[in-house]
Amino acid sequence: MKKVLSLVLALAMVFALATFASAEITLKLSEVHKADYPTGLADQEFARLVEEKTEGRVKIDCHFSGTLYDKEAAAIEALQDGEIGFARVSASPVGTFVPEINALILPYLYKNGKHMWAVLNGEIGQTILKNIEASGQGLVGICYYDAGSRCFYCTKSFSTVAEMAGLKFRMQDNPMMLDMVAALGAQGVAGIGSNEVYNAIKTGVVDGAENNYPTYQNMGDYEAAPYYILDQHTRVPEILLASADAKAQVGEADWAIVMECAAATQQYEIDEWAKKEESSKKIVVEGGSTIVELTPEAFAEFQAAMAPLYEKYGANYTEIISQIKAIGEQF
Ligand code: BDP
Repeated sequence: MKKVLSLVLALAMVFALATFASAEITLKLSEVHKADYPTGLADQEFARLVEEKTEGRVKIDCHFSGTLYDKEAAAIEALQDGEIGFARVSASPVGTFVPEINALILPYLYKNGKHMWAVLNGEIGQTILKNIEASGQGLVGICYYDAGSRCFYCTKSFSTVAEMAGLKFRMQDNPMMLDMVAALGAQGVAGIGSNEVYNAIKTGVVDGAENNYPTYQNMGDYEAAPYYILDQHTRVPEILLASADAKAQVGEADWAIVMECAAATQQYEIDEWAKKEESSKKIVVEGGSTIVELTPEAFAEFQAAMAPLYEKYGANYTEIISQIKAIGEQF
């Protein structure tokens, strides 16, 4: 009798293990952009690949347009709490949770997009991506996506630092970004999701904001703030993040597949980004926006004004920053 019982028990365990191993997991992904934005397309490609390569064991359910969380900081907190599996966010709000990220998004750090990609996909960028998990914040860095360069836009035109005095700009949720606009003599306002910027400008809460052409166009902000000032102050990449809980749930073998799938979507996003940047620029110009070019002197003033940020936010990362600058010599 005892033998029969232990056989039944053993069989039950094997069955339970087999069921567990083949159990399907569905994880939510939060995205502030629409499904047809470059990152939205990459999210869907990521989800498609993961489902295919894990033979349906891991499914990703993408939620666009900020329907889950309209503020990226809230999406990051939801990852920490294990409420969602993934969030595609800008690197800016991640810097509040993992300060080392700020070393990658300081103003005027990169010469151009190629320089940024050499850093992000090189040793520095990849180490910092891994450090997101090592920081013990309950987050896992999966991959970077492109987001071009960011410029100010406003209801009024300006082409010098001095003319920014008294203006209010919606900034991303990261103290460094608020300090950046303060260093220019203007005021920054945080706590406004990118989907809420249009209304914030229309209702006079702010005079403008800052972003790349695609977000400026896609969110309709160009219709509220028609002056786009080409100061190109930052290159802030996008990051696909996961919750540490989700990683544990998926298990080692399938997690390796998840990482491979994400890596496979990076170039796809970069290509979609290049197309979108061109078309957005065309749409805003045709829609009546004025693109304000800076003189070399004015541009130098913008750069000089932001230098103190390197002392405040870069002091712990001077070695990394000088390596990044050295990589720039090739470009
Ligand atoms: C856009 C990013 C998006 C951010 C937004 C912002 O794609 O993830 O939410 O900027 O300014 O460029 O918050």
